[in-house]
Amino acid sequence: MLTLYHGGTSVASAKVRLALAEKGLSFDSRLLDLRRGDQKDAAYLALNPAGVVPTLVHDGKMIRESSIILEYVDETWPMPALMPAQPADRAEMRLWLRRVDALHDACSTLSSCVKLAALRDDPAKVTLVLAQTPDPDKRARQQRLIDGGFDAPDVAQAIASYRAFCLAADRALARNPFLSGTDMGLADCAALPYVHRVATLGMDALWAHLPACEDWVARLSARPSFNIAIGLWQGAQAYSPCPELAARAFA
Ligand SMILES: N[C@@H](CCC(=O)N[C@@H](CS)C(=O)NCC(=O)O)C(=O)O
Repeated sequence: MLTLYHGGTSVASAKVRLALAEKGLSFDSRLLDLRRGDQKDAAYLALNPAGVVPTLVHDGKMIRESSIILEYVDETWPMPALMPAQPADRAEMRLWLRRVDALHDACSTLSSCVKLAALRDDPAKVTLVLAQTPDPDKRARQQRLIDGGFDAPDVAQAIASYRAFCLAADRALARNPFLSGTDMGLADCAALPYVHRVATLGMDALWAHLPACEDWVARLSARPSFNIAIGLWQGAQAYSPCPELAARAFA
Protein backbone atom coordinates (compact mmCIF):
# COMPACT_ATOMS: atom_id res chain seq x y z
CA MET A 1 0.00 0.00 0.00
CA LEU A 2 1.46 3.29 -1.16
CA THR A 3 0.06 6.60 0.09
CA LEU A 4 1.42 10.01 -0.85
CA TYR A 5 0.69 13.14 1.17
CA HIS A 6 1.41 15.94 -1.25
CA GLY A 7 0.50 19.35 -2.63
CA GLY A 8 -0.79 20.00 -6.14
CA THR A 9 1.64 22.78 -7.02
CA SER A 10 4.35 21.69 -4.56
CA VAL A 11 7.66 21.23 -6.37
CA ALA A 12 8.97 18.78 -3.76
CA SER A 13 5.81 16.68 -4.21
CA ALA A 14 6.12 16.80 -8.00
CA LYS A 15 9.62 15.28 -7.74
CA VAL A 16 8.16 12.20 -6.12
CA ARG A 17 5.12 12.03 -8.42
CA LEU A 18 7.50 12.11 -11.41
CA ALA A 19 9.54 9.17 -10.14
CA LEU A 20 6.35 7.19 -9.39
CA ALA A 21 4.98 8.02 -12.86
CA GLU A 22 8.21 6.99 -14.58
CA LYS A 23 7.92 3.65 -12.78
CA GLY A 24 4.24 3.27 -13.59
CA LEU A 25 3.34 3.17 -9.88
CA SER A 26 -0.01 4.47 -8.71
CA PHE A 27 -0.63 5.72 -5.19
CA ASP A 28 -3.38 6.58 -2.81
CA SER A 29 -3.47 10.39 -2.94
CA ARG A 30 -3.80 12.57 0.16
CA LEU A 31 -3.84 16.06 -1.30
CA LEU A 32 -3.14 18.84 1.18
CA ASP A 33 -4.13 22.46 0.61
CA LEU A 34 -0.90 24.23 1.58
CA ARG A 35 -2.42 27.71 1.30
CA ARG A 36 -5.08 26.71 3.84
CA GLY A 37 -2.36 25.34 6.10
CA ASP A 38 -3.36 21.63 6.07
CA GLN A 39 0.34 20.75 6.52
CA LYS A 40 0.25 22.26 10.03
CA ASP A 41 -2.69 20.15 11.23
CA ALA A 42 -1.81 18.01 14.24
CA ALA A 43 -2.68 14.78 12.41
CA TYR A 44 -0.27 15.58 9.59
CA LEU A 45 2.45 16.84 11.96
CA ALA A 46 2.41 13.38 13.51
CA LEU A 47 3.50 12.03 10.11
CA ASN A 48 5.83 14.84 9.20
CA PRO A 49 6.90 17.00 12.18
CA ALA A 50 8.41 19.62 9.85
CA GLY A 51 4.91 20.30 8.52
CA VAL A 52 5.93 20.08 4.87
CA VAL A 53 5.02 17.86 1.95
CA PRO A 54 5.68 15.28 0.61
CA THR A 55 5.43 12.30 2.91
CA LEU A 56 5.29 8.79 1.46
CA VAL A 57 3.73 6.02 3.50
CA HIS A 58 4.59 2.54 2.29
CA ASP A 59 3.21 -0.47 4.16
CA GLY A 60 3.14 1.61 7.35
CA LYS A 61 6.65 3.00 6.90
CA MET A 62 6.87 6.80 6.80
CA ILE A 63 9.40 8.24 4.40
CA ARG A 64 10.06 11.99 4.41
CA GLU A 65 12.24 14.45 2.47
CA SER A 66 11.66 14.34 -1.26
CA SER A 67 15.24 13.44 -2.29
CA ILE A 68 15.31 10.60 0.23
CA ILE A 69 11.91 9.44 -0.98
CA LEU A 70 13.26 9.35 -4.54
CA GLU A 71 16.04 6.96 -3.55
CA TYR A 72 13.62 4.90 -1.47
CA VAL A 73 11.29 4.53 -4.45
CA ASP A 74 14.09 3.42 -6.76
CA GLU A 75 15.51 0.96 -4.23
CA THR A 76 12.08 -0.51 -3.50
CA TRP A 77 10.89 -0.75 -7.12
CA PRO A 78 14.16 -1.05 -9.06
CA MET A 79 12.68 -1.33 -12.56
CA PRO A 80 12.83 0.71 -14.68
CA ALA A 81 15.99 1.92 -12.97
CA LEU A 82 16.16 5.63 -12.21
CA MET A 83 19.60 5.39 -10.62
CA PRO A 84 22.60 4.98 -12.91
CA ALA A 85 24.39 1.63 -12.72
CA GLN A 86 27.93 2.94 -12.19
CA PRO A 87 28.97 4.31 -8.77
CA ALA A 88 30.58 7.41 -10.31
CA ASP A 89 27.34 8.21 -12.15
CA ARG A 90 25.38 7.61 -8.92
CA ALA A 91 27.67 10.09 -7.19
CA GLU A 92 26.89 12.61 -9.94
CA MET A 93 23.17 11.90 -9.52
CA ARG A 94 23.38 12.56 -5.76
CA LEU A 95 25.21 15.80 -6.44
CA TRP A 96 22.24 16.85 -8.57
CA LEU A 97 19.81 15.91 -5.80
CA ARG A 98 21.78 18.19 -3.47
CA ARG A 99 21.86 20.99 -6.03
CA VAL A 100 18.09 20.75 -6.39
CA ASP A 101 17.60 20.76 -2.61
CA ALA A 102 19.81 23.86 -2.46
CA LEU A 103 17.57 25.51 -5.09
CA HIS A 104 14.46 25.03 -2.97
CA ASP A 105 14.75 28.38 -1.17
CA ALA A 106 15.20 30.24 -4.46
CA CYS A 107 12.08 28.57 -5.81
CA SER A 108 10.13 29.42 -2.63
CA THR A 109 11.30 33.03 -2.81
CA LEU A 110 10.07 33.51 -6.37
CA SER A 111 6.78 31.71 -5.72
CA SER A 112 6.14 33.58 -2.43
CA CYS A 113 6.94 36.89 -4.06
CA VAL A 114 4.14 36.35 -6.59
CA LYS A 115 1.68 35.15 -3.92
CA LEU A 116 2.45 38.09 -1.63
CA ALA A 117 2.20 40.62 -4.49
CA ALA A 118 -1.34 39.38 -5.10
CA LEU A 119 -2.17 40.09 -1.44
CA ARG A 120 -0.57 43.54 -1.35
CA ASP A 121 -3.94 45.33 -1.04
CA ASP A 122 -5.20 43.01 1.67
CA PRO A 123 -3.18 43.68 4.87
CA ALA A 124 -5.32 41.27 6.91
CA LYS A 125 -4.37 38.38 4.63
CA VAL A 126 -0.70 39.39 4.69
CA THR A 127 -0.80 39.36 8.51
CA LEU A 128 -2.40 35.92 8.39
CA VAL A 129 0.30 34.57 6.05
CA LEU A 130 3.01 35.84 8.40
CA ALA A 131 1.22 34.39 11.43
CA GLN A 132 1.04 31.00 9.66
CA THR A 133 4.81 30.96 9.11
CA PRO A 134 6.39 29.70 12.34
CA ASP A 135 9.95 29.46 10.97
CA PRO A 136 11.66 32.81 11.86
CA ASP A 137 13.96 32.78 8.80
CA LYS A 138 11.09 32.11 6.41
CA ARG A 139 8.98 34.77 8.14
CA ALA A 140 11.80 37.33 7.88
CA ARG A 141 12.13 36.54 4.16
CA GLN A 142 8.41 37.00 3.67
CA GLN A 143 8.59 40.35 5.43
CA ARG A 144 11.41 41.45 3.09
CA LEU A 145 9.32 40.32 0.11
CA ILE A 146 6.32 42.27 1.43
CA ASP A 147 8.45 45.37 1.97
CA GLY A 148 10.56 45.22 -1.18
CA GLY A 149 8.30 43.34 -3.57
CA PHE A 150 10.08 42.23 -6.74
CA ASP A 151 13.00 44.55 -5.85
CA ALA A 152 13.75 42.69 -2.60
CA PRO A 153 17.38 41.46 -2.61
CA ASP A 154 16.09 37.91 -2.13
CA VAL A 155 14.57 37.99 -5.61
CA ALA A 156 17.84 38.94 -7.34
CA GLN A 157 19.63 36.30 -5.27
CA ALA A 158 17.05 33.63 -6.21
CA ILE A 159 17.41 34.49 -9.90
CA ALA A 160 21.21 34.26 -9.60
CA SER A 161 20.84 30.79 -8.02
CA TYR A 162 18.61 29.69 -10.90
CA ARG A 163 21.07 31.08 -13.47
CA ALA A 164 23.93 29.09 -11.91
CA PHE A 165 21.75 25.96 -11.77
CA CYS A 166 20.69 26.23 -15.42
CA LEU A 167 24.28 26.82 -16.53
CA ALA A 168 25.48 23.74 -14.64
CA ALA A 169 22.60 21.75 -16.14
CA ASP A 170 23.44 22.96 -19.64
CA ARG A 171 27.06 21.83 -19.22
CA ALA A 172 25.97 18.39 -18.01
CA LEU A 173 23.35 18.07 -20.74
CA ALA A 174 25.84 19.00 -23.46
CA ARG A 175 27.66 15.77 -22.51
CA ASN A 176 24.68 13.47 -21.87
CA PRO A 177 20.97 13.55 -22.75
CA PHE A 178 19.96 13.42 -19.05
CA LEU A 179 21.46 15.05 -15.98
CA SER A 180 23.29 12.01 -14.64
CA GLY A 181 23.84 10.02 -17.79
CA THR A 182 22.26 8.41 -20.81
CA ASP A 183 18.88 7.63 -19.23
CA MET A 184 16.12 9.54 -17.49
CA GLY A 185 16.84 9.31 -13.77
CA LEU A 186 16.20 10.64 -10.30
CA ALA A 187 18.27 13.77 -10.99
CA ASP A 188 15.89 14.68 -13.82
CA CYS A 189 12.80 13.90 -11.70
CA ALA A 190 14.19 16.18 -9.00
CA ALA A 191 15.17 19.09 -11.23
CA LEU A 192 12.23 19.29 -13.63
CA PRO A 193 9.58 20.63 -11.19
CA TYR A 194 11.90 23.48 -10.16
CA VAL A 195 12.58 24.45 -13.77
CA HIS A 196 8.90 24.06 -14.63
CA ARG A 197 7.95 26.46 -11.80
CA VAL A 198 10.02 29.30 -13.23
CA ALA A 199 8.82 28.46 -16.75
CA THR A 200 5.26 28.83 -15.45
CA LEU A 201 6.22 32.22 -14.02
CA GLY A 202 7.31 33.23 -17.53
CA MET A 203 11.03 33.07 -16.78
CA ASP A 204 12.17 30.74 -19.59
CA ALA A 205 14.64 33.43 -20.67
CA LEU A 206 16.84 31.87 -17.96
CA TRP A 207 17.75 29.06 -20.37
CA ALA A 208 16.95 30.60 -23.77
CA HIS A 209 20.69 30.92 -24.47
CA LEU A 210 21.47 27.42 -23.12
CA PRO A 211 20.54 25.03 -25.96
CA ALA A 212 21.14 21.75 -24.14
CA CYS A 213 19.08 22.89 -21.16
CA GLU A 214 16.30 24.20 -23.41
CA ASP A 215 16.19 20.90 -25.29
CA TRP A 216 16.07 18.93 -22.00
CA VAL A 217 13.09 21.01 -20.77
CA ALA A 218 11.25 20.34 -24.06
CA ARG A 219 12.05 16.60 -24.05
CA LEU A 220 11.05 16.03 -20.43
CA SER A 221 7.88 18.09 -20.77
CA ALA A 222 6.83 15.86 -23.67
CA ARG A 223 7.15 12.62 -21.67
CA PRO A 224 3.86 11.09 -20.45
CA SER A 225 5.14 11.35 -16.86
CA PHE A 226 5.08 15.16 -17.08
CA ASN A 227 1.33 15.37 -17.43
CA ILE A 228 0.68 12.52 -14.98
CA ALA A 229 2.92 14.03 -12.30
CA ILE A 230 2.73 17.78 -12.89
CA GLY A 231 0.12 18.86 -15.43
CA LEU A 232 -2.82 17.01 -13.90
CA TRP A 233 -2.17 18.31 -10.36
CA GLN A 234 -1.89 22.07 -10.95
CA GLY A 235 -5.55 22.92 -10.29
CA ALA A 236 -6.92 26.29 -9.23
CA GLN A 237 -3.70 27.30 -7.46
CA ALA A 238 -1.58 27.00 -10.62
CA TYR A 239 0.98 29.75 -11.13
CA SER A 240 0.81 31.99 -14.17
CA PRO A 241 3.31 34.26 -15.96
CA CYS A 242 4.51 37.17 -13.88
CA PRO A 243 5.72 40.10 -16.05
CA GLU A 244 7.92 41.54 -13.27
CA LEU A 245 9.81 38.26 -12.85
CA ALA A 246 9.89 37.53 -16.60
CA ALA A 247 11.60 40.90 -17.18
CA ARG A 248 14.20 40.13 -14.51
CA ALA A 249 14.97 36.74 -16.07
CA PHE A 250 16.68 38.27 -19.09
CA ALA A 251 20.44 38.28 -18.59
N1 LIG B 1 13.27 19.58 1.98
C1 LIG B 1 11.87 19.28 1.91
C2 LIG B 1 11.13 20.55 1.53
C3 LIG B 1 9.65 20.33 1.57
C4 LIG B 1 8.89 21.64 1.42
O1 LIG B 1 9.34 22.72 1.84
N2 LIG B 1 7.70 21.51 0.85
C5 LIG B 1 6.87 22.68 0.64
C6 LIG B 1 6.08 22.53 -0.65
S1 LIG B 1 7.15 22.42 -2.05
C7 LIG B 1 5.88 22.80 1.78
O2 LIG B 1 5.39 21.81 2.27
N3 LIG B 1 5.57 24.04 2.16
C8 LIG B 1 4.59 24.33 3.15
C9 LIG B 1 5.13 25.05 4.34
O3 LIG B 1 6.36 25.31 4.39
O4 LIG B 1 4.33 25.36 5.21
C10 LIG B 1 11.64 18.18 0.86
O5 LIG B 1 12.32 18.21 -0.16
O6 LIG B 1 10.81 17.28 1.10
